[in-house]
Amino acid sequence: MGPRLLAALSGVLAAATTLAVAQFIAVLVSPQAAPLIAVGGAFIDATPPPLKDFAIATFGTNDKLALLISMSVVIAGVAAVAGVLARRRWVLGAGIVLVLAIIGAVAAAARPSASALAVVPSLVGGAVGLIVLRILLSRLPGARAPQLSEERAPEHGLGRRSFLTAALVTAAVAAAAGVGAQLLGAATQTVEAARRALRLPTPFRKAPALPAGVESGVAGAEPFVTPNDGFYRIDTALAVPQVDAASWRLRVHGLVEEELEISFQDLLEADLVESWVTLTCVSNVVGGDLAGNAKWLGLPIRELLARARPTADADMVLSTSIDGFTASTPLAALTDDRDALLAIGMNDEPLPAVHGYPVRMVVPGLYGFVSATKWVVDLEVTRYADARAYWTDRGWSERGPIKTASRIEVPGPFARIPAGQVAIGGTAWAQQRGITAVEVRVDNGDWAPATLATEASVDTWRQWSFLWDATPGLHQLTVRATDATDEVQTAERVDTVPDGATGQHSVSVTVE
Ligand SMILES: Nc1nc2c(c(=O)[nH]1)N[C@H]1C(S)=C(S)[C@@H](COP(=O)(O)O)O[C@H]1N2
Ligand SMILES: [Mo]
Repeated sequence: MGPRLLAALSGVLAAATTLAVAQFIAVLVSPQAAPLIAVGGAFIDATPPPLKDFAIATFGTNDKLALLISMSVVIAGVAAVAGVLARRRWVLGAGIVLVLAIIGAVAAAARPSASALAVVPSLVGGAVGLIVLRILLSRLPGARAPQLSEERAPEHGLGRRSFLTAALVTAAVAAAAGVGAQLLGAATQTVEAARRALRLPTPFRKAPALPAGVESGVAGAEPFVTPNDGFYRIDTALAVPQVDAASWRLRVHGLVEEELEISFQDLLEADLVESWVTLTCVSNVVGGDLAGNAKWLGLPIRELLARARPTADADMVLSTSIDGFTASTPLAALTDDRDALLAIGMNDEPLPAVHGYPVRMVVPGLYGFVSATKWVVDLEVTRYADARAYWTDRGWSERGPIKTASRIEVPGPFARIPAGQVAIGGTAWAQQRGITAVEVRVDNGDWAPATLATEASVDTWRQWSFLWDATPGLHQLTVRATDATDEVQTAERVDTVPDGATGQHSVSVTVE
C-alpha cells in the first residue's frame, strides 16, 4: 500500500474511532445523542416524501438499517478523503473531521427531547478522532517526525511496521468502544426491565373471545392474530425511545374547558377495555404487508376527552410523541363510540418498546400516520386550520381514513402449482365499515365469490378462501373486496402518497 492509501485508511480508522467513542458516551448521556442516530434522525425528518416512499417500498421495515449502512459508507468516504488531505495539509483534514463532529453535535442538540449534554458524544468523539488521525499520520512511511528532536526521527521507526501497529491498536480501541457501548447499553436497559416486570391489570371490559372460523384454514395464510414480534414496525425513530413509565405523563390541553394530566399509574387504575383492531400503514402498497391485527388494552380516549371537555370550535387532536412525531386525528374519531384507545397492552403483553411502550394511541379506521402515535406524551385539542402534523408537513394528507383493501397471500407470486383443486387464500380489510364480500377472478374471467371467514369485528381484517380448479398454463389471479357500504374495491391504481394506495392485487402463477 502506498502512503496515500495508508493515509485514507488512517482517516477511516479515525472516523470509526470517533463514532465508536461517541456511541459509548451516548449510552451514558442519551442514546438519541449518538451522532449516527442524531444525524440519521434529522435526515429522516428532512426526507422528501417520494424518497421516504422509495425507502419503505425498497427496504420495507429494514429502511432504518439501510439508512445507517448508507450513512456509514458516506462517512467512510469523506473520512478517507480527510486522511489523504491531512497527510499534506493537516488543517484541511482536521477541518473535515471537525466539521463532521460539529454536524453530529448540532443534529443531536436539535433533536426533540435533547438535553444540553447532547453535544458531548460527538465533540468528545471528534477530539479522540483528531488525536487518532494525528498519531496514525505521523507514523506513515516517509512522514516527518512529529516535533520532538531531529535525531530521534530515524529510531522513531517511521516505517510500515510502526504504522501497522498503531492502526491495529486503533482498530482494537474502536472495536472495544463499539462493543462496550453495546454491552453497557444492554446493562442499562432499565426501561426494558421495567417493561418486563409490569403486570397488566385485568380489563374492565374484556375483548370478546374470537369466534370459531376467523381463520380461513388455507395453509400458508397470515395468522388472524399477528404475534407481537411479527407485527410490522413503521416510525421515524432511528433509536427506539426509552420512556420511563414511572415518570410518564400525558397532558391533555388546548381547546378544552379543563386541562388535565395523567400518569401511568392513573392508567393502570382506570377502567381499561380490550379491543381487536387491525392497524394499517398508509405506505402499504397494494398487496403489501404493512398491516397487523392485535388485541389492544387501553383507556378509551373519549373518556379522557369527556373529562377535558373540548370547546365547540375544536375539530382535531394533535398527538405528540416523546420524539417529536405528531399526528392529526379528527376529534370526532376520538369521541364517537369506536374503541379509540390510549393503549398500554398488545396481545396480553405490555406494549413492546418498538410499538410504543409505555403508551400509544390506536384508532380503528384511520391509517397509523394520523392516529397511532407511539410513545405518546401530549394531546392538544385544536383545529385542522391551526395545526399540522408531521407527515402533513411532508406532502401527506391531514386526514387518513383507511381504504378498502384485499390481498392474495396463497399462492405466492410466481408460484408453481400442480393442476387440480387449489386453495387460494388471503385477507381483506375496511376498518370501521367491515368486509361483506370478496371476489376472485382468474385471468380475464368473471368475478366469482370467495368464501368469507367469520368476521371478528368491523375493526379487524377478514380472511377469505377460494377453491380454484387450476388448469395447466400461466394464470393471473386477482382479488377485490366489498365493504359494508356496498362500495366495491376500485381497480384504479393510485399511489400511496398522499392518502393511501388503491388498486386490485394480482399474482401470476404457473400451473403444471
Ligand atoms: N412516535 C411515532 N409514532 C408513530 C409513528 C412514528 O413515526 N413515530 N408512525 C406511525 C405510523 S406511520 C404507523 S403506520 C404506525 C405503525 O405502528 P407500529 O409500528 O406499531 O406497527 O405508527 C404510527 N405511530
Ligand atoms: Mo404508516
